[in-house]
Amino acid sequence: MTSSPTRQRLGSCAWLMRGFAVAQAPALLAALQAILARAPLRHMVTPGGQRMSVAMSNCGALGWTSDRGGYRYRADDPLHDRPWPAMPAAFQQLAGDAARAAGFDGFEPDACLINRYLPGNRLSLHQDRDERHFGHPIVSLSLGLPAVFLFGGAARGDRAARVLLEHGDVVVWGGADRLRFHGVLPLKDSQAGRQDDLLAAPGATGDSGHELLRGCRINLTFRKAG
Ligand code: MD3
Ligand code: FE
Repeated sequence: MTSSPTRQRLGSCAWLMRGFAVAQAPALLAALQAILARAPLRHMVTPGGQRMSVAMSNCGALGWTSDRGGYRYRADDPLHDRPWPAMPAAFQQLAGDAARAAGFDGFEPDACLINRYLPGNRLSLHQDRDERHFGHPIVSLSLGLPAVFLFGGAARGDRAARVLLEHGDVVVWGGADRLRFHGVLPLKDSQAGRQDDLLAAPGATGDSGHELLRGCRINLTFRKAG
């Protein structure tokens, strides 16, 4: 893929590429559906005992998990103690292409966290620091309903910028931006203020098309965790 004309700089080492994966989305969603049949979405529990509102699963050699014992990457899905589904070639290709377009050559993720947001679901401000090394970038793909992403600073209290992430958008974060605090505001209801939905056919799934995305947002986050 050639350099995106809509590449937008979010930080010194963070790039938003609007619509970067729109064309590949149907193939990515077909692969995602097969993954979720084997490793279903589930609500993990934080070390403090809170049920996370965002439902999660993983593919790849390592999967991010949270439970009473803490946050960590595991080779096996704790639901059945079998390896997570393999990362599809189309996922690896997309992550590598996006990283390269943002200036990070040779990105080979071994972990893909799948986050599913329903209306009202949010991800509070945090840093991603469960990976072994912070020298690798992180690539994130947004699918389905739009969400407002919060892009904070190096300290939790730093003012956070708001960025709308829509279907097919890809963001790449590395270098100096790798440990910035970030989060996602509560997802808006897809029906809210949308007069045109009154005319939609029964079974309509919105402009992103796939039934997996009906009424939700799915974010795929690619990392080199091990
Ligand atoms: C900025 N997920 O899973 S992805 C997460 O939309 C997570 O589901 C959000 O934060 C989501 O940990 C945002 C974008 C993202 C991922 C890692 C980052 C942004 C980041 C690391 C540093 C700075
Ligand atoms: Fe994060």
